[in-house]
Amino acid sequence: MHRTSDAMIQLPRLYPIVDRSCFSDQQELLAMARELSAAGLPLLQYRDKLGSAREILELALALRRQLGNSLRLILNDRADLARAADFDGVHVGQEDLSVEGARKVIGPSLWLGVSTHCPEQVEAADPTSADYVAIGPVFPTSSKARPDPVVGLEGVRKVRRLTRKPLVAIGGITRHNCQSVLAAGADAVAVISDLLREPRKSAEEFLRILD
Ligand code: 3NM
Repeated sequence: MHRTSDAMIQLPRLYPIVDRSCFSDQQELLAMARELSAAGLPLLQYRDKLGSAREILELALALRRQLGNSLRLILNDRADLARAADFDGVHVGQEDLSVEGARKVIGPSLWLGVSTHCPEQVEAADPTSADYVAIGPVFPTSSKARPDPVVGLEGVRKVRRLTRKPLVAIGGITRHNCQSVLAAGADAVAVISDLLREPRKSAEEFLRILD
């Protein structure tokens, strides 16, 4: 499930993230991933700010084993572990490897996303080999430690004009506000919290709303 170099990727409108810190053990996270897969979602990010490299790789391999190739798997932060776990891409933040550094590790065909939090960072990401740009937090969020200032819908509108790359909005996005985020110019919404309770049902509701 790789891209051909330089082709624009096609992002689904819902970009679910399973965050290790939301689960008491690995099995719970795997169960949530199974539920999301059962809802027919084609893309999933695994985010882990707690585990050691060894634990992250172990859980990434378990996700791949469990989900097979039915779904595109993206690993947060760690380009090296994304490769080791045979993931389909990596997502880097402003303090991880640079986009081009990560690209060197993953090669030309895996997906590569980058987090941004202001117009200057979007302008810097635009000419890179990133396949998509994430902007956030759009709304207040409690899922991220030390979040950047909220950019709001106006922030999404503003950065939409700065790049033609697919734009993923993140931070405080729910079934209630997701339509307004797409209307502001995002191509996709990334979600942690609003999928945690009844993941399959919540994902299906998102899909209906975003359709
Ligand atoms: N990154 P929720 S906000 C992981 O602003 C993450 O880049 C953000 O979780 C950014 O859907 C965020 O629960 C948390 O608000 C998103």
